[in-house]
Amino acid sequence: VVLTFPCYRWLIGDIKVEIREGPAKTLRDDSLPQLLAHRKRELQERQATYRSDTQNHTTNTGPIPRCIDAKTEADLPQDVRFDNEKRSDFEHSLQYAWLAINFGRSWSDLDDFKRIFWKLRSPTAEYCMDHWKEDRFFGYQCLNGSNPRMIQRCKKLPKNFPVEPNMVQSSMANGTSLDKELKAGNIYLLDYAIMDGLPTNTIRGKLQYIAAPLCLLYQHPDEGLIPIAIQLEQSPDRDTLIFLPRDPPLAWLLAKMWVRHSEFQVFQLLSHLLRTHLVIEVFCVATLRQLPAVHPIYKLMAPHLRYTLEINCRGRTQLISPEGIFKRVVSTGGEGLIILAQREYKVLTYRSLQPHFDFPDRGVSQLPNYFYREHSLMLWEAIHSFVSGMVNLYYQSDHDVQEDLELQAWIRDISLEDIDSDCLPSKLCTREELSTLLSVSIFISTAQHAATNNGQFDWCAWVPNTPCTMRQPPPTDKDAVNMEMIMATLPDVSQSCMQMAITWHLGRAQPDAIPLGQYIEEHFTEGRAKELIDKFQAELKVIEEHIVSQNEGLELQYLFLLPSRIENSITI
Ligand code: OYP
Repeated sequence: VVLTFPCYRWLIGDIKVEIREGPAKTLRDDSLPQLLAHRKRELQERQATYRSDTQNHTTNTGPIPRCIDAKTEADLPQDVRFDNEKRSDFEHSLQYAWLAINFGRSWSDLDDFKRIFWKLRSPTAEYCMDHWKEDRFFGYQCLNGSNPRMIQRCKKLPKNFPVEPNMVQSSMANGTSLDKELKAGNIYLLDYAIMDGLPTNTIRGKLQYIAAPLCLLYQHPDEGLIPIAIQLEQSPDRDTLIFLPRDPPLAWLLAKMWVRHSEFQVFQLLSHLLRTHLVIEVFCVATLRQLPAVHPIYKLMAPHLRYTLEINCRGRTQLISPEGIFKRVVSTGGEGLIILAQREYKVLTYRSLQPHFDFPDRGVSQLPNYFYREHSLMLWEAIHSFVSGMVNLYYQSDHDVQEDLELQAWIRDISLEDIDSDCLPSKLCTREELSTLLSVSIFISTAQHAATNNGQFDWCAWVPNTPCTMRQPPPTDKDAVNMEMIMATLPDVSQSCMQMAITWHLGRAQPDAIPLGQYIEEHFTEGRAKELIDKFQAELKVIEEHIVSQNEGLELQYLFLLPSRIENSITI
């Protein structure tokens, strides 16, 4: 067989050859019957190889995003497996982390956590260990921690959160009040209603506990964003406590820990797993099934989909499976995590995945020192302008988009997932629609994943700051809270060690990382496409320099969205 058309992926006997040189071509750029036949054959072969699992994504409680049909990563085709170096690093690093943790035995006050907090260090984790009790640090984490998408402006108190103005008066700046600040737009809310009534895990015969807190925050003119009231349940009655900063210190501390425990669940399962890993898997499967390797959108997307299928398969078998790590140490392990993910998937909107809508929709555009917001918007702009350039290069008009049958089959595969079917189109009509969708996918698989994944050791290594489970129910008497109760509530030694080991394993820099916008495999060979890549890289460099200089002299640096630290795809 002669490779006359080197841009195609050929089947020679059962040897597959993928040669990516040659110009990108949409279906209508190919007119020779032979070329069209090869395009078709490539897709038929891929559609036989990559299938969605149509059984598992829906249970009687609702759907989560459809995933690849593979029991374990071993069932995946070689083309999408980790290479040897990545596999061996992945399999050894957890073991390394585990050995580095110093198992303490005694467990009677918070300092005992330091005994296991030992070899695996990071400056932010240490900062966290020293400052985690401070209200300002609690507020900071709402903006620039692992889950920076939870906070929203509160214009009117929720009916189920009856905070009285006099309760919080002592937190207010001179001369103002809760009502004035609500009107002025300086009051914010964390609402974990989505956790309400979840089934809880039982670990080694012991029931774990979950709360669904509400937390009110105030943008104080001098102190910055601080929590001012916490309630640990959604349907209060006469006896329901509202915790305040002026309460006995340990009661207020424990109330904040309960919020942070909800934060662990929402962060890991919703912000991280669902809204990055699982959403991107849908794009992986659709791209592999519907676009031939010569297609410009395949060439554009492929580098942002590397290793995602394998890491997700590993996550499904080892992390969230019935005997997985969540079942062993996390309060939502077992049934709870599936129900939680299904609840979120039901309300997840396409709009909320787009930074330029997400911030105004949450009413957080004015919050100062919200580095995550500022960096996200810069990166979104750079990605969107790069993607639009590419789309306009290969589609001369909206009509070209409408007529690309391969692309239309691709979007049908994605929208089958009906992420908010009102907003996510099932047919692509314009170049702008296509550019936005591709930008969303690239933004999530790069920046958004980095923002949620890369800080997890920093924010979770100090277990009391973000506990993975709670072993006692929420307190019912503020004056009865003591250190013994706190220690009996927080994760035990083995749960804490597991939390540190896994968050280190996932959060550390990956040795084989390819940074955002670096295209190692040369998919595009045309000069104009390469120019667009160069321009994208130049814009990322400007963002890099801006972020570096902005961070100079900061007590706590925000570097998760530094372009050189963002991976080009979800590989961990
Ligand atoms: C896969 O060797 C992944 O046991 C992590 O999953 C860990 C393993 C396998 C186990 C490795 C082993 C990655 C994909 C994902 C994701 C998002 C959710 C991450 C949640 C991490 C929570 C860790 C805290 C546990 C206490």
